[in-house]
Amino acid sequence: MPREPTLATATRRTPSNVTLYGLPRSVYTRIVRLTLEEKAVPYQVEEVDIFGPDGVPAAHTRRHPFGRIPVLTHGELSIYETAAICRYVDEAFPGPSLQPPTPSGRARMAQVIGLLDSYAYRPMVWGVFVQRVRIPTTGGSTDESLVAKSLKGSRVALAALSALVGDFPFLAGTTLSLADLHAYPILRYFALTPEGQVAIAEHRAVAEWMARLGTRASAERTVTQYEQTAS
Ligand SMILES: N[C@@H](CCC(=O)N[C@@H](CS)C(=O)NCC(=O)O)C(=O)O
Repeated sequence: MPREPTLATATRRTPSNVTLYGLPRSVYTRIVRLTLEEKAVPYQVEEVDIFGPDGVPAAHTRRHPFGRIPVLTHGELSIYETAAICRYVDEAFPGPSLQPPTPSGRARMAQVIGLLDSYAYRPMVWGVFVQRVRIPTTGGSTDESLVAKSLKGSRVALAALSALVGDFPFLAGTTLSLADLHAYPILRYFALTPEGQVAIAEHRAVAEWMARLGTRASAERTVTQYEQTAS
């Protein structure tokens, strides 16, 4: 039997026609949740465990040909690929725009999102965080050579983000944008590791940006099990 969607926040009692298929602990699911929260869009999360012993559920493969999470549906519309989902949410719903008003600002935003997807997510999340935090909690042992290799890549990505943020409060300039929401869940997991903490502390602008993002209600409402354990 299909599972009933679970309401994402206890305060939201009215079923919404926006459903996010994913997992609360997933980085990319959280990116979309942050966007929905910032736009104050009512939504529900339907959990899809693509990492279970049976692999990706068949129903989910029909939603996402590559079997990844998340997928967002809005009425009859179904979208996969996080950057596309977030841009849709920003443009389809009222509320403050999460895209800079100028072409250069939007280019910067797209540059940061591309950088994160291509060069930060794998080393920071899978190479360092999963190896250092998640695997030990499930009884496995950390692959130290993968951590060391991934740390090098993570540091390059961190330095690039640091150069881009410069003296601005947000990654694409003076206001919050989709770039910040894309970056936060990735860097937050990286920061839960001793190596990540040290690396981030070396980039004052990034450390301050993280603290700024972490106090937003959207970050607090989407906090993951790993942050709760760490605090
Ligand atoms: N390009 C995809 C990436 C999504 C992605 O990699 N999601 C992770 C969970 S955070 C996943 O589904 N991983 C499963 C896998 O790597 O097989 C997007 O932007 O949505």
